[in-house]
Amino acid sequence: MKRIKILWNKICNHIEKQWRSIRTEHVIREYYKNNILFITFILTCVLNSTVLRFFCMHSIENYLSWHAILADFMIVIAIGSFGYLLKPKNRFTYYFAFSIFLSAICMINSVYYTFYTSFASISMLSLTQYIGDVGDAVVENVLQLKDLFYVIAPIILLAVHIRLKKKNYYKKIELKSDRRKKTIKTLSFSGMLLILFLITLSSLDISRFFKQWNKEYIVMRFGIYIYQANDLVTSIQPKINSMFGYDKAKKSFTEYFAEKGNGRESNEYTNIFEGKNVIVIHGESMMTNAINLKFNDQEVTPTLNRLSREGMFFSNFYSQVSVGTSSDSELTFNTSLMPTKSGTSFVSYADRSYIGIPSLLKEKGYYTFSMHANNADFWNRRTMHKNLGYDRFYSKNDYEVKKENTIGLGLSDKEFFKQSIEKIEEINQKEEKWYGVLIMLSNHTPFSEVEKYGKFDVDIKETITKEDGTTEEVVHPYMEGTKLGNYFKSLHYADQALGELIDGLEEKGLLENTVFVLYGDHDARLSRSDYNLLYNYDKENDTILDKEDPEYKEYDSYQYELGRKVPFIIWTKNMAGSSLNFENKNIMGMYDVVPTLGNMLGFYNQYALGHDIYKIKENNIVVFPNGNWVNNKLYYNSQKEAYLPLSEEPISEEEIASNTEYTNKLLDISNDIIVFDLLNKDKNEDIESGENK
Ligand code: GP9
Ligand code: MN
Repeated sequence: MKRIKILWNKICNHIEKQWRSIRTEHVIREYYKNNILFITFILTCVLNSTVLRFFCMHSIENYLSWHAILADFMIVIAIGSFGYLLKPKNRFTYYFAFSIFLSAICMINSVYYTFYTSFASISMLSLTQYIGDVGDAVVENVLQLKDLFYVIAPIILLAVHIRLKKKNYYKKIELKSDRRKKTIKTLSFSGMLLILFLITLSSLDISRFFKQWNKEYIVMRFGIYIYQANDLVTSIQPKINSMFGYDKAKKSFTEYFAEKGNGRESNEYTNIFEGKNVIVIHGESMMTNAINLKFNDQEVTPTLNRLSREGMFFSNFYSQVSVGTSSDSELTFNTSLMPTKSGTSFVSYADRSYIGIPSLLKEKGYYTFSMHANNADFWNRRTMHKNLGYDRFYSKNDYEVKKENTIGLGLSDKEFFKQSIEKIEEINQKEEKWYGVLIMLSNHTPFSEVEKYGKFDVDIKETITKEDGTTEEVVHPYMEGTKLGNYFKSLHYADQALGELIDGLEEKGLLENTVFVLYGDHDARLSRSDYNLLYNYDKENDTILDKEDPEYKEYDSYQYELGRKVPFIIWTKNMAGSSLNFENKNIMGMYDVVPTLGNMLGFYNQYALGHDIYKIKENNIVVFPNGNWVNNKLYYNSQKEAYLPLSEEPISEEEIASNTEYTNKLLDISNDIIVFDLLNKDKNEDIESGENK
């Protein structure tokens, strides 16, 4: 009896399944029959964007990224849903127009990618001066057969339309048509896809989406259509921001600089390096706290230690970056301006006028260049380096990048420096004097390719003598396996690369008449708990010391902020032991580089927001994009309206209020300069060219 019952249930289940599948099939068939044009539109548009990824990204998980495919479906279904508002016979025109438009997006990006290894940006349209340079080359060298693939979408749609028309299809479906209902249903389906898409986004996806500079990543995760829509908004936003408030901005700008009395004054460091060649190292994620740090008696950064020991070392130097990280650092180093309040100057405001160190040195007869073995469009450098005044930007395509020579984002620093030395040698032969910036890359978060950094242990090794006189080696893990520990390994590698660069330059005689400048671009963005372990390690128990322990050193949010210092070093071959060889402990920021280095090299930017540290000395203040500030006396947190005193000197409430006001004013002025393009001498007659007077 029981067996019969089981058999009966099985049969029932089977019949139910079959019936359901017949019904589903039927529903699908019905849906297909009534929506052929819409389905063709959706599938061809998604096919196009997938093919675009296939041509541009060479790994299957990138071009078949389900995230991007989902996003593409979501967008084209939303667009397609409005087609249902029209009568069936008119729908083709709507779908065809969008099909051409979306295919054009794919085609333009396909061409652009072949040429620039990046995706197109609408903001580039405003940079017409560069289009002339590349226009002919695009047609001659870049337009390839594969770029024509995308016309397949409108062609298929047209073919389907002709067939349907012949069969009198549109008239037939007109009878069953409830246009509004269909639109709402289809749009709701797209909305469901949107929810599914949103809940699967990671915080990295979201942050990269808003920063917009890592275009490849956005296309890989969001698809080309969302990328282009996002790009449109990011490109228009600066225009909208600058539409209102020009007069007010211009007035406060003029008043600010009139009051600042930014006259050129000389001091004992004026022109000390005039006419010398300059090499600037943009030290990716290099932090001051690693200088002179040792594990098992091995220095983490022997080269930085040497440079800081032999040169002029600014040990309380801060980077002033916002969301633009590396690019913000470059902006402030070069122009003495602060990052913008929204967007980034490199991406959102690349068409504004800037007074960069390279353009000032060009006026003094220098040949100026930058080198970075990453994609030239990262952080929009291709455009911005031109704008800052570099004669030549050597990027990834100028380097031989073999897979075995890569670390993290691209070519390893050791290989980058090796190949750069050859290029500098050639430049040195041709040019009378030159200024070059080398942007490092390997020491970049997440510091995970430990096997490529070479051996550097961040544990504690001890030799213990036992009671019986024998010895035993004990190893305490300490920083091993932590992100900060991996950072030290990565930094050790970068430091070795730096050492090899200096040796290589020396070998070629390129240090004879050269000033070597190094700055850390920003901190390594690591967690406070890792630093807590570094400074409070209880090796016996392999844990962090108890807060009650007399040895415990507080590492609170203030210590963390203060610990984000980056090195700034000016070094020449024979500086050791000279009057220029010392540590300057005054608080200093990236925006002080233009006035300080400018005074030494003999250039001047009257619109610099920072100060020559040898003029302002201990009275300097460093402001941060979030409104915090630090001077020799205290660190002020503007969000919490709280501070940490840094000296014994008493500080009055008025002093704090006036410094906070200064900070806000400076951030406003800086933002206005960029947003309203106040340094553009064509728009502002009173701005003098070069300002190198
Ligand atoms: C990219 C590199 C890193 O080319 O400079 O940029 P970051 O992530 O540090 O801003
Ligand atoms: Mn960086």
